[in-house]
Amino acid sequence: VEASIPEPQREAWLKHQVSGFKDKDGFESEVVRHVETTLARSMFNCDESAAYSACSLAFRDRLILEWNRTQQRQTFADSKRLYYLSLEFLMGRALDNAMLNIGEKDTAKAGLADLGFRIEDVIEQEHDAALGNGGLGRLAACFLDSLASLNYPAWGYGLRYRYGIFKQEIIDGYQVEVPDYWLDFNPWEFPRHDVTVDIQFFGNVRKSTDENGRTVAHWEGGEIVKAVAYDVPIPGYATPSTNNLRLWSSTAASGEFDFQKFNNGDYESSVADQQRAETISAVLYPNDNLERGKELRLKQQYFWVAASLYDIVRRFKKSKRPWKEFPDQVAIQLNDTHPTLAVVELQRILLDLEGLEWDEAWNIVTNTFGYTNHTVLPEALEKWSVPLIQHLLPRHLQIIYDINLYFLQSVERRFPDERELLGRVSIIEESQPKMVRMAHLAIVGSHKVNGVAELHSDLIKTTIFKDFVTIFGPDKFTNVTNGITPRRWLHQANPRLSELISSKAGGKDFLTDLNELNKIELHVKDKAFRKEWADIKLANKQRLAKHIKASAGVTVDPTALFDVQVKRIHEYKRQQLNIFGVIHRYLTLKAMSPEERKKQQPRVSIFGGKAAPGYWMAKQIIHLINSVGKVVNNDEDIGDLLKVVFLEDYNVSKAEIIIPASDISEHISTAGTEASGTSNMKFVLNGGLIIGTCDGANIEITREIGENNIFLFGNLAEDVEDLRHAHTYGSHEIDPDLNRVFQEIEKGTFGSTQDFAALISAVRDHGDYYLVSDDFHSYIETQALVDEAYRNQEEWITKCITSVARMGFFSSDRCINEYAEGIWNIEPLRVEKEEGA
Ligand code: RUG
Repeated sequence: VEASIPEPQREAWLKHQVSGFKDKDGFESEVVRHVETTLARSMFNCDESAAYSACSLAFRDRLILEWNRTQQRQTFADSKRLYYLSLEFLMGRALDNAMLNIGEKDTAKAGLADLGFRIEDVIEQEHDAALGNGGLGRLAACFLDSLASLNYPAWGYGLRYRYGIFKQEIIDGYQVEVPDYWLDFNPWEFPRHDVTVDIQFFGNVRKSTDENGRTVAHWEGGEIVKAVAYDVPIPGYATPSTNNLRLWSSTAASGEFDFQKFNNGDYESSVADQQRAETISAVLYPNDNLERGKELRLKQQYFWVAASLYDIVRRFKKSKRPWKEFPDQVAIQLNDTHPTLAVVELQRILLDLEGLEWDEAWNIVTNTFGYTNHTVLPEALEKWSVPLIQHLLPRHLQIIYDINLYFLQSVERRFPDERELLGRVSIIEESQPKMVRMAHLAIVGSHKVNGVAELHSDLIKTTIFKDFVTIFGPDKFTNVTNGITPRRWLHQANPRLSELISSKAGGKDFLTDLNELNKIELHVKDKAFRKEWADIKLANKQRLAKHIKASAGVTVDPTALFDVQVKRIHEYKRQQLNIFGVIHRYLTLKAMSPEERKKQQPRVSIFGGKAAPGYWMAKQIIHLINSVGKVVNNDEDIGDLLKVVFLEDYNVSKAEIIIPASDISEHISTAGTEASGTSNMKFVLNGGLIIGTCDGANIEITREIGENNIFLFGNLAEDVEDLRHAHTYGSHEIDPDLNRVFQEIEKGTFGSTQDFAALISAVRDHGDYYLVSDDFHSYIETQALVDEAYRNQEEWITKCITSVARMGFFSSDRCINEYAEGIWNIEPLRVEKEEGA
C-alpha cells in the first residue's frame, strides 16, 4: 500500500505518524488534551461526563489507528470477506469493552485516578448503544466481537437509528415508553460524509431492447434519498484487529429539485422532504419476534440493503476481477429475513446495471448469500404485501416474480405430480392481497440456511421448511448453535470471577479458547477456591441488591435465593407461568404456621424486560408482576421469605449487573418456541444454575454440563401439537393449583381483577396455546427441588463450578469458526501482535 506514495512524502507521513497513548502518562496527556481542546473545557469544569468523553476519545484514537491498519491489511491481503447484514446490533456500552479488549483498563484506571476520577463512575456515564430489541441484536454484537477477536476480515452493516429501543419506565405498575435519544454525544462513531449512496424509491420501469436484442429494464423516476455512512470501530480482544461496523443514516438527497423548491419560496415543502428522508433511519421498530408489515419498515430494509450492497459491489469492482469471482471474494449473511431484499438487489445490479445474463447473475447471487433463521413463530415470519412492494420497488417486484417463476418451473420439472407443493413453496402467497414470503425468498436465494440451536434447526427442517428440504436436499440446511462472547459476558461483567478463573486455569487463555475453562473442574474441591467463588457471588448479589433498592425501592436480603427472569416479555417466554408460580408460593407460605415458614428457603423473584408497545397481553403481564410485588413485599407474614421485583428498563448494561448476581434463572418457554436463547448461556457462565424447559439451547446446555446441574421440567416439543389439539377439541382441565392462583387473582388480592382477566382466560377459555396449565405442576415441583438443592450450599457450589467448567462450547468464537468454515468459506488474517501500536 505504502509503495504507491512517492518516497519523500512517505517519509514525511511516517515521521509524523500518530501512535496513540503508550502508558499511563501518555493516557493522561491524551485525556487532558481532549478535555482542553476537543471539549473546550478545563480541569475546573471537567465533570464525570466530560471525563468519560475525553477518556473515550483517547481510546477511540487508539482504535481508529488499529482500524486503519486492519483495513489496509485486509485490502492488501485481498482475501474473501464476510458482510454481516443485521437490522439490529445491540452493542451496549463501548468504553469498558474497548479498554478490556485493548488490554489497557489498568492504565486507564490509574490515569483517571491521577486526574481525580473513579473508573467505575466514568464508565457509568455511557449511554447504551441500544440498536436492537433482544437476542437477535445481541447475537449480532457478540458475533462482531468474535469476528474481530479471531482476525476474520468482516464488516457489519446496519442502520444508524436516531432512536434506539425505547426506555421503559414503570409508572403505577404499568410500562410507559420514553424515546431513547442516544446520539447527543457519541464518540464511537465516525461520520463519513464522503461515503454516500443515493437510494431510489417508487417510480416505474421502462423496458428497451439493446443492440444485442436483449431486453433491458430501466427503473426511472420516483424519489431519491441519500444514505450517509457512519463507521463504528470494533476492537478484537488481545489482537490489534479492529473491524468495521458501518451504519447508514438517511438524509434528503441534495438535488436541484429541492433547491428550486427553496428558491420558489416553497421552503416548507423542501424542509418536509428533508424530514421525510430522515424518518427512514429515525427509529428502531420495537418488536421482538413480531412483524407488522409497515411501509416505513420496508423502506428501512431496502434503504439499508441497497446502500450496503452498493458499498460491497464498489469494493469488489475496485479489484477488477471478473463477476464470476464475486462469491470467492464476498460472503453475505442475512441475519433473519430482514435483509432478504439484498438477494433481489444484487440480482438487479448484475442484470440491469452490469448486463449479466439471468442464469449467470443468479448463480453469483445464490453462492454469495447465507440465511440464518431465528424463529418458527408464525407471527414473526415476514411477509410483505405485493401491492406495497409494487408501489415502493417496482423493479424488485418484477425480479421477485421472475425468481419465483424459474424456481417453481424447476420444482415442477422434478415433482410433476405434486401440484400442491408448488403453492406451498411459492415465494408468492396467493392471499388477498398477495404476499411475498420473505423466508422462502431467502431460502431460494441462499446456498445455506441455518437454525440457531440443534432442536430449532431440526424443527425448521421438519416443519416450516420441510418442503424445501425435499427440493434442495438436506445439505443446504444446517445448524450453528448460538454462542456468547466471554469477553463481555464474563471478563467485563464479572471481573472478579474472571480473575479467579484465570488463577486456576493457568492464565487468561480461556478468554480466547473457552474450552480452557474445563481446567477449573480439577479445583472443584479446593476449599479456598470455593470460598472465594461464594464470596464473589455474594458480592455480586449485594451489588444487585443495592441496584434494586435504588431503582425499585425494595429492600432484599442478599443471602436469599435470587431467582431471575430477564428477557423480552412475550407469552411464549412465559413470564406469566413464573408470576403464577410466585403467587402459588405466596399462597403456600401464607397457609403455613410461623414455625413452618421459618423452615422455608427465602427467595427474591426478579423480573425485567420490555414489552413491545403494541403488545397488550405482554403489558398485562408486567402489570400483574408489579401488582403481586406490591402485595407480597408489604406482607408482614412473609417478610424476607419472598420478594418480587420488576427492574425497569432492562438493557445490556443492566444485564451486566443482573446476570452475575443470579442463583437460578428462568428459561421456561413452551417447548419448541424459543429458537435458542442466549441469556441461558450467560447465566450459567456466570455461575448461576438454570430452571428451564427442553427448548432451544437449554438442551445442549444440559448435554454439556450434565443433567444433574440443571433443573428441567415440562412437556417436550414433540408433544406440544397433540396437547394443543386436545385443548381445542377435547376437555381442558386446569391444574388445580393454578386454579387456586386464578381464584386468588379473581378475588382482587392483587388489585383490579379486570386487568388480569385476559391472562387467565387465555389459559382457561382460549385453548392455553402456551401450555401454562399443562406445565404448571411440573414447574412448581421443580421449583421445590431448586429450594431443596439451594439449602445444601456445598453441593450447590459444586454444581455451579462444574457447570462453568463445561461451558466452553457456548463461546461465540466457536460459532463464528463454524460459520466461517461451513458457510462463509473465509479464513482469518494472520496478525503479528507487535504490528499494532
Ligand atoms: O427468539 C430468538 C432467540 O431464541 C434467539 O436466541 C435469538 C438469536 O438467535 O433470536 C431471537 N429472535 C428471533 N429475535 N427475533 C427473532 C425473530 O425475528
